[in-house]
Amino acid sequence: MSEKIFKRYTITSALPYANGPLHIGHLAGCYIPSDIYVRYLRLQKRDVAYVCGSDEHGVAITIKAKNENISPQEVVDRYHGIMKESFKKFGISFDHYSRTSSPVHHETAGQLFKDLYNQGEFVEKETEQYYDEEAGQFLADRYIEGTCPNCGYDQAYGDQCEKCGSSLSPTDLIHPKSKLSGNTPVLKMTRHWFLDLGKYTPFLKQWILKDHAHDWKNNVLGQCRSWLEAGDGLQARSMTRDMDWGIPVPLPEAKGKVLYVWFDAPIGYISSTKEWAKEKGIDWEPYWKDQDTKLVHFIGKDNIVFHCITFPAILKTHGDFILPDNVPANEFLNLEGQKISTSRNWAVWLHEYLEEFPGQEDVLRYVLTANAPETKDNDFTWKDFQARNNNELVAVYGNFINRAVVLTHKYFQGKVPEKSSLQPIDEEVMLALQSYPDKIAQSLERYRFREALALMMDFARTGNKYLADTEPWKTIKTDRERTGTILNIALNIAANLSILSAPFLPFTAEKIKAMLGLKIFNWENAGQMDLLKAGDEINPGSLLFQKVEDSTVEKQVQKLLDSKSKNEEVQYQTDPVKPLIAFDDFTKLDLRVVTIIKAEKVKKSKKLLQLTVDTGQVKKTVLSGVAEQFEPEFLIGKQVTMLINLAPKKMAGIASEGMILMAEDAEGKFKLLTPHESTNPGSTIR
Ligand code: B3M
Ligand code: ZN
Repeated sequence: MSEKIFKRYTITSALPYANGPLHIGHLAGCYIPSDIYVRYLRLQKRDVAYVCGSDEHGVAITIKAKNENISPQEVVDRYHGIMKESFKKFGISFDHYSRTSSPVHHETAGQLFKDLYNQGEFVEKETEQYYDEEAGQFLADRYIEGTCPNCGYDQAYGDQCEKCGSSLSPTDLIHPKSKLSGNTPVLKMTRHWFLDLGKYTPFLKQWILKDHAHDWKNNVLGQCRSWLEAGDGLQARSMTRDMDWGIPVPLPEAKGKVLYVWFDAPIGYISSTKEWAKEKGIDWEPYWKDQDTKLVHFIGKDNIVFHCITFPAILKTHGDFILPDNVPANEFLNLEGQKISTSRNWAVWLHEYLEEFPGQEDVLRYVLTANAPETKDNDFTWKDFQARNNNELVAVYGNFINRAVVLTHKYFQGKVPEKSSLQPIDEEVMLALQSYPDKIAQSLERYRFREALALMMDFARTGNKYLADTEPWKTIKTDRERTGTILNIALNIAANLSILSAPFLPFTAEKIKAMLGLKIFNWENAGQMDLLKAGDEINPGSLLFQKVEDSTVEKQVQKLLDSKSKNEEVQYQTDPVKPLIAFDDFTKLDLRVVTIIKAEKVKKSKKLLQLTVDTGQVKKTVLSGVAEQFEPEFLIGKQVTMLINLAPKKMAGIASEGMILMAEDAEGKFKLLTPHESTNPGSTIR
């Protein structure tokens, strides 16, 4: 195989925020792929450190604490335990699962900050930051929401737009709003430590866009390219925050400030490795510093900028560390056609699945891999779950293993029979299967997990077909020796299947291993047709997979719909009434009826439409975030309500000269505000 074999492997998967339980989106995004990869590496007898942990800092945690009226510490203590447990039960085989509140991590992250500080990497700047006067607090990251200047998404965070993935500063947001009070924040001076990312651009361009142009995934390269090649280049990013939850900035002049969560969290991988190595009594440093270590970060697409740009810039400039060899980020998994949403309870929760489908962890692992959002967003549906379980796991994989084991017990008292003279069909099947371990390995080494899984299933299908074609249940009536040969081969295919499926279906592979009493279990021996020898005893079979009934699927779909309608009831609350304003304030607004005379899509934005409106006197250009809801043609000719004296604002490179007013319903759908009968454009609204 062409891939280089490294001396050791440091494999990380994103540290989940300890602010809620895990759902299938988490598993599909980075935990199942990384676990498959690691299990494969271990079967190859490679030296691996597979580390993760809970991300316990940042605004994701403090907002949750505020909403539930408990302390951030209580939030992270509760969810750290739940998450760790869910991972374990799904067989996510971390060597170490830490948490960023651990003393080792505080020490490690603080030290790294100090090192960079001493190297003069930070630019110390007093800048204006948004401040919520009512809450008496600066608004870092998710404390502030507004419209993304790049795509028009109206719930972009202060540090990132989850819709288009761009990394933002709070001051980039259009119509910023405090998450704490809902107020428009004010600007106030504060001192912070910035990393001048622009300085690292030449290096990052070379390293990502040239050196890794052929081995990184296209979705990852694409995002990196758009940042690195953006007109105004990478902006300096503050690595500190005005907050009281997090790792204190280790400088005497930085009282009351903490490290930015995205500065400390990736360092969590290092801290976790340190803890693991200490427990094992080995040195952690080679896992992060030796050039012969392969470092791979498994993440979801919303974390690409931090793992491909910021963290590598930090590692590189610090000087001691290796850089990731790859960052195989997945896209998003949707659920029954809709975005998974914790707040709307549109999710399949792992702790609930574990209760409702006991012993069927591998089924979910299988479905989430077969349907992984590897190259584009994908959809999980319960119907597909049922089909894959019933038609693939039960009908092919399970059926094959079951037949091989049951027939051996029935005809040969549970002893592997002799393999005698071979027929062409035997030679063919053995030849066909020989190449699979290598083919699967190649796919896995390239992070193509769906492809690898499909190959593994092909292998099972070939075994199943072999039994169907050779019909040992018929040959037994006339030719015991022939039947023995068939079952010897079938059992060896089964043994190989258990090795080849171990990365994907670890619980099932373990069951088969026990059933067959397999002693040899590694990739090197996979493909050999004498893993089981004549006379070896095998144990009775046990059920590997069971059929998923229609009623189960219906129940799950109903459960989703129920939680959705329950949510809508709760969420159907109108916005709170704003503070009183004077009549003079009102008269400052120049509200008019205008006629839309042109409407077109905005390149590079899914949300925005560019409208030309007739205001009676002049034509104006307005951008409106309704592209997902209205076809441009629908809007042409419509009369709508507009604020025409709003100061122009640039979005997606176009100046918007006002705002079309609309009503937003409980589902976030916009309704045009059209006069009850047509009127002359420019009519004043008072
Ligand atoms: N906690 C974001 C997330 O859960 C963040 C990942 C950190 S990885 C170092 O999506
Ligand atoms: Zn955006």
